[in-house]
Amino acid sequence: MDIRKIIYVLRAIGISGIVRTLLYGFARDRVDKKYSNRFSSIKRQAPGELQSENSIKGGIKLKFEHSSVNLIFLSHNLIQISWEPGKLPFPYSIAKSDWETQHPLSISGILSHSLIWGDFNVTIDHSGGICFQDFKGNILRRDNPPIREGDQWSLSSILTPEEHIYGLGERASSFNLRPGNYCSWNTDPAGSYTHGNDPLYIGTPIYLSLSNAGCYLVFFENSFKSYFQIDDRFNASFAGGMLRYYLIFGSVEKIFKQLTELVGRPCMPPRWVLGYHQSRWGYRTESDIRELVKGFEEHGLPLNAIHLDIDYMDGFRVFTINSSRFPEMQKLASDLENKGIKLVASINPAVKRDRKYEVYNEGLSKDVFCKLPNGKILSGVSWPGWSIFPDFTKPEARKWWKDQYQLLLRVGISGIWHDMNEPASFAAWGDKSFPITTSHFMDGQGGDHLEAHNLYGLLMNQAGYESLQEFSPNKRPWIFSRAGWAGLQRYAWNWTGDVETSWESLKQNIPTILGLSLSGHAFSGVDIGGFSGSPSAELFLRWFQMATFLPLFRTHSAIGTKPREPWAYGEPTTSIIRNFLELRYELLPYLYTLVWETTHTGISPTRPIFWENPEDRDLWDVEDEFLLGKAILIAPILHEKEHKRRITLPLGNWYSYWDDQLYVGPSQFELPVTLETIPLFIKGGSLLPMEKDKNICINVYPDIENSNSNHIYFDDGDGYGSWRVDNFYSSTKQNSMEISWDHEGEFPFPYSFVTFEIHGKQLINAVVDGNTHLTHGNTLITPIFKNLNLNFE
Ligand code: MIG
Repeated sequence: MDIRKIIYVLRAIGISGIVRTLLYGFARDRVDKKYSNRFSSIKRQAPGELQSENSIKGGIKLKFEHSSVNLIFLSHNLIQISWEPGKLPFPYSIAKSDWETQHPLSISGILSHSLIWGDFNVTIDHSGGICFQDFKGNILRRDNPPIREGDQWSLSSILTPEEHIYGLGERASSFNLRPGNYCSWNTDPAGSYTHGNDPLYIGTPIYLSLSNAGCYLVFFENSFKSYFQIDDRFNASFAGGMLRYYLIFGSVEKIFKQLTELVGRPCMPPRWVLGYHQSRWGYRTESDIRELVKGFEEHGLPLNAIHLDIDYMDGFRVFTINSSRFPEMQKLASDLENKGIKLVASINPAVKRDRKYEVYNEGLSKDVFCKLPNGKILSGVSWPGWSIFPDFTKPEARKWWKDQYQLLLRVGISGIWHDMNEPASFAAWGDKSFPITTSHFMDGQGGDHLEAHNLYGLLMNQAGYESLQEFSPNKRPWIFSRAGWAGLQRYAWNWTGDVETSWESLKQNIPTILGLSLSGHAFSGVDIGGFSGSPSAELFLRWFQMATFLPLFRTHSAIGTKPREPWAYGEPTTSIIRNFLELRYELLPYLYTLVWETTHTGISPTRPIFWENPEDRDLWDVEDEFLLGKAILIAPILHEKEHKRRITLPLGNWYSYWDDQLYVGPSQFELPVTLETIPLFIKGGSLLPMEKDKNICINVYPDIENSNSNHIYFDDGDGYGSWRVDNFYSSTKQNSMEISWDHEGEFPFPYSFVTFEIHGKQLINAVVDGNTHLTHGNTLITPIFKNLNLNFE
């Protein structure tokens, strides 16, 4: 531990807090020693010889000497594989289980058994090795016979030399995870982390593979502590449970639609969530908040949300409000609401041990807390001191926890921030979580912390989400969470936690966010400026410019850091930040549409640039650029005092956002860099909707000889009323473009006129529904139409 970390901890929890972390370390180790009886019979065992085969619904069951496997096709490109023995997972992360029965063709050979369905062929040999091929016979994946050792399963699959691996939840590593070693055990790195720290808060065991043969995705439905070793093989080992995994084949888009049909998709958030959020661990009182709002007003800067970190509570007691710091929370919330600013409140799972505290007493009487194997309640250490923790694997605990949010909703809190839900307990050494022998209810199945740990955050989010649905039924829930597992996106967004304030961490943000996206966690964001320290003006600015294009757009920092409001650094920083804030708000119609699309497809708005053309190997390692939907490619500046930047563009026509200069991909080139902007490219064929002063402008970026469709989604911004999707179908010929427009849904079109702005071509004239229309240079303003013809020079 370095000296800065020690000072940070001292400042944060004080001497008595440190003593508690020592005591907790001893207590945890004592408990685990006393109750642990794992590692008894250790014998490495392969499945042995195939003994029998039976067809089962959608697939086949093969019995080997020491184990058996069920292979079931759930759809034409989704296969579930379950090796037994081992405990069946409770389906916490599964959103869909009633799959239509598939009828694969099952063929017994002399040395192997094949299952053929959809476009895939699965061959299982007599010792349990499995090979997956496409219909052309290309090998997509090969699994060795899995090994059982005590309670643990391990599986190794052979990787081809060029194969790339992405995902595994939240990782502070290079975007391609190969080579590397990773652990799935949701962990609070406490204070800060940067490139190389592992594990982190969200260890979702989902990964995508790209190779010359195509791509596939794997989801291990096994929440036990696990290790992944990626070198010439992908080795996965799990501390318990059956070895159950799903494989999905197909194009990247199809893969993510299929994955999120299985583990679930996000729901539509309220629109304010896409605006700018200001946060700081250290805005402590009502007057701090009012001052902050005044600052935004005085500088003429937009703001949609202020976050209340743990200091709003009464002595860190969860579900309380400190009445001396916030004597009139309800009034504050409604004053802010009138200015379009929402309050978001932090919630931690730790419940202070305090006999005078209602939440504690009620929870005790309802028997909702985590216990040790001897039946005593587990105590850990967190912000409030000695604390006990709900067992979210118990339905009664989720129900009870769900009821608690009413206090916050009643005073006008609009969004919820879930922190410390790895779960974290302060400990002077060792694992900063619960003893692994902690017993959990696991919805009646019973289990220990090795199994429940990674699910803890997911289930806390489920309780929170259901609470907002039930007690705020006319609003759309919005929660964001630090920890989670497969399926988290059904309940909550996430952010990347306590990133260190450094250029290295700024750079790390992109692969981390993209890895989350490729694990199904569609909506994420970062602490702008980094959590732990005080960034230079330049670092803060570069961070801000990058984060403008992330779903969650929030500045946040640790206690004791220097002020980090958008104006804190003076000029020119403030003006440049203002430009990016304005750009973000102008892009809201586009962003809102993207988010709506994600609710239908599961595909994250933030995507790696290989998404454009997965066959182009030059794109596989690009981790300093990303896409925001189909239309925008962002190449942030990630190094100090950068004068030029290398750009990689995928196949297609790309227009520089700033000057409409056309670049044709695939290509690599250098661009000069200024402090004022970061390189942004708009894909040819895009109709990019932007809103300014309550007017909409559709920016037309012509493609070359191509047809495209673009959509814009509208609704009231919250609640469950009517909606509308405007569809624009365009086709471009050399010197002309035709756009037809129709719509679905009942929501009235929110503007009386639409401005069309043509980029990259010179407009000669425009014909709207058969009549020549007035144009001004490259601009035309029109009411709704059916057909538009644009003629270029
Ligand atoms: O142990 O609530 O990641 O955003 O400011 C630290 C205080 C607890 C960790 C979160 C951070 C938050 C901080 N929390």
